[in-house]
Amino acid sequence: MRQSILKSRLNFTLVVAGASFGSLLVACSGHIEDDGTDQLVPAGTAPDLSTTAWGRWRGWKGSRGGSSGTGTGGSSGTTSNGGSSGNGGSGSGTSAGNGGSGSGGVAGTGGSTSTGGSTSVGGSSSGSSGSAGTPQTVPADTLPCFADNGKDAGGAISLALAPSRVEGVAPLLVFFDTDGTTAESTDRPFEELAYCWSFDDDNAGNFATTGRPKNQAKGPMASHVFEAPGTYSVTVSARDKDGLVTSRAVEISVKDPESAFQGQSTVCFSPSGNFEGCPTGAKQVKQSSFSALGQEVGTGKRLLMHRGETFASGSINVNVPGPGMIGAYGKGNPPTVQASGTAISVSEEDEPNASDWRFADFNVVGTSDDSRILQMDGTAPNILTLRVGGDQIGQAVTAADTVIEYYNQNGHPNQDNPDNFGFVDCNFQHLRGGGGHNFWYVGAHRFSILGTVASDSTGGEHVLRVPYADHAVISDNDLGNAPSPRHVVKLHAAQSRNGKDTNHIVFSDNIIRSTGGHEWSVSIQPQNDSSDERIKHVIVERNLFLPGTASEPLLVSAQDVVVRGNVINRADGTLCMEVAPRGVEPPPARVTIENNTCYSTSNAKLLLVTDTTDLTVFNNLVAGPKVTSSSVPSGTGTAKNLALTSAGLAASSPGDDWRDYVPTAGSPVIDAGDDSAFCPWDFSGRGRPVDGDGSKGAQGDVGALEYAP
Ligand SMILES: [Ca+2]
Repeated sequence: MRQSILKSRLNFTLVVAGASFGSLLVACSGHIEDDGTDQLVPAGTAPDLSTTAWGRWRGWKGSRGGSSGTGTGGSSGTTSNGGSSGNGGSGSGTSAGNGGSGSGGVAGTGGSTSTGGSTSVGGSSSGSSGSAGTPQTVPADTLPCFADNGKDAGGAISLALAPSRVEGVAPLLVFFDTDGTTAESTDRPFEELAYCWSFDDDNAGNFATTGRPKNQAKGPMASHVFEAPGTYSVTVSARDKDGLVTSRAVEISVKDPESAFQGQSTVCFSPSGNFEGCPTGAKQVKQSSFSALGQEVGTGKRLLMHRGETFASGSINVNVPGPGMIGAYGKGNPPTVQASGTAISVSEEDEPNASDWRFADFNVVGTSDDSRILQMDGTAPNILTLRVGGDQIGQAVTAADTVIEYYNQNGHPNQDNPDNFGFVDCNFQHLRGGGGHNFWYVGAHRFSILGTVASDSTGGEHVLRVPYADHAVISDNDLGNAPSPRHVVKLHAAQSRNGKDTNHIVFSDNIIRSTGGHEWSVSIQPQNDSSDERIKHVIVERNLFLPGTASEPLLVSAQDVVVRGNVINRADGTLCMEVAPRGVEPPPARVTIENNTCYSTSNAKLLLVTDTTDLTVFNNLVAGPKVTSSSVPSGTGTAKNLALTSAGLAASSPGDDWRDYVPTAGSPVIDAGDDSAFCPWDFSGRGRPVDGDGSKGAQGDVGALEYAP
C-alpha cells in the first residue's frame, strides 16, 4: 500500500525569501518530501463554489465602510489570565493612536481557585485590559449543544479558560483555550471532554461555507471574530462521559473602530478621487498605487481603500504596534489590489514591532508567480485577515517557521512565530508558481482558519501547509483541489528538530474536496519518512470528505488523536483512512476512531492501521452495495462497527450532501452503538445519544449521524 504511494523522494528548497527579505536568500533549505513522485500536474477541475454541501457560497459580502465617530483612542494590551507570563504592552492610550499591544505576551493559565473548585481565569492583565474571568454557576448556563443538561460537575471538572486577549478594536480576533483543564473522569481532558462555546454574539451570522452559526463552536479550543463593538460574555461548557457539566465565562470588550480610528487616524485612498463613504474627518488621498498606503502606516491608523476600484501593484510594510487596520470604504465590490510581489509584509528581522493589525475586505489579484498577499517577517501577535480574497496568487500567506528558526539561530533569539493569527471568511483561488508555492505556508501559535474557501493549488503545491502549529483551530472551511503528489492539508512538525512539537489541533466542520490529482487529502504526519516530527493532541471531527482522485482522504501519524463523526464519501474508492507511522517518528498512540460514516460503491475499508498502540475503533459505519464484513476492523479495541449493504440512509446512493447520510426509521444503525464511546454530538451538531427506537432510553447510533424520531 504505502510502497505504491511512496514512489520516490523529492528534494526541494522551500522559497520563503520574497522581495522583502532582501539578502536573506536561504532562510531554509533541505525540506525533503516523500509525498510521491514529482510528476506533471494534471489539470484540475475547479469545484463549483456556487453550491456547497451545507449551504450556498454567497460570494463577497457587502459593504463594510465606516462612518465617522468620535471617541478616544485604542488600547489593546495582551492579556495574562491569572498567570504570570504575558508580556503585554501598555495600551492605555488617551488619544487615538496611542494604544498598542505588546510584543508577545502568551496568556498564562492558572490563577486563583474560586469557590466550587473550578479554576478561575480571573486575574490581572497587563496593558489596559480589564478583568478576565467570571466563574459561573453550573449547570444553569449549560449550552444547548449537549443531548441534555447533564449534572453539575461540582469539583469533578476544573475548567480553565484563557482568551488570547480580552479587549481590543473591532473586528477583534480572539483565540480561546481550555489548556490546563483537569477532570476526575479522565487524564486526557483535551480528547475526552466535550466543550461547547457561545460567544454571546447573536448577530454574528453563519459561515457561508457550512451554514453553521458563527456564534457557537465545539472543541477544547475555539476562535471568534467580534465585528461589532460591545461587551461579550463568552461561555464555555465542558462535559465528561458521565454527563457531568461545568461552565465558565469571560468578558470580551470590543471597541468601536469609529472611535479608535477617529478623524485623521483614518485615511481614505481612491485612484479616481471618489471619497463617497469615506468617514467624516478622515484624510483623503488620491493615489492609484497600493504603495501609497505604506506612507500612512502607523499605530492607531486605519487605511481604507475605495470599493470598486483597483490599486496598482505595490508593497507596504507594517512594523508598528496597532491597533491598526487596512480595509475598505464606500459601496460595491471590494477594492482590488494587484500584486506582482508581496502586498503586505508584517514585522521585520531586526526590530520586530508589529502587533494588533487587521486586514479586511479587499481582493488581491496576482500578476506574477511571486505575488503574495501577506508575508510575516518576524514576531507579530494578533494579526487578523478577514474577508480577503486572492486570485492567481503565488502564495496567500507565508509565515515560515523556518525564517523564525533562522533568526533564532542567527542573532535574534527572541523572534517568534505569529500568535493569535487568523484567517476568517477569506477566499483564495488558483494558486500559481509551481514548486514551493502554497496558499498557506504557516507556522504559528494560536492559529485560526475559519469559514474560508481555498481551491485549486494545482498551479503550486498544497492548499494548506502547516509546518508547525502550537494550538490551532481549522474549522468550517471549504478546501480542495490539490495536485499530485501534494495534499489539501499538510500538517506536520518541522520544529520538532528544535524541541517544539506541533500540538493541540482542532480540525472540524470542514469540507475537503479530494479533486485535483492528489492522492492524500489530509495528511497529519511527518513531512517524510526520515524526519522525527511529532504531532500531539489532534481532533478531526465532523468533517465532510468528498470524493475525487485521492486514494486516502485522511492519514494520521500522531499521538493522542480523535477522529470522530466525519462523513466520508469515497465514491468508488476503497479506503477511508489510515493510521500508521510515516517513518522514524514514534508510532501513533492513543488514537480513537468513533462514529464515522464511510460510503463507497466498492468493497471499501474503513481503516488501514499498522503499528499503533491504544487504538480504539467504535461505532463506525461503512455503507455501500459491495461492502463486506472485512470492511470494518474487528478484534481488540474495536466494537460495534457495522458494514452494511442496506444501511437505511436517507439517500440510497448518498452523494455530497451530508443529509444523504442521516439514518431513516428502521435503519440497523439506530441505537446500535456502544455507549462506552464518547460521542457527544453527531455530524450535524445534534447532541447525542438520542433514543431512536423507543426502548432502553437514549442510545447512540452507529455512524456519524444520529436518528431522531
Ligand atoms: Ca440513538
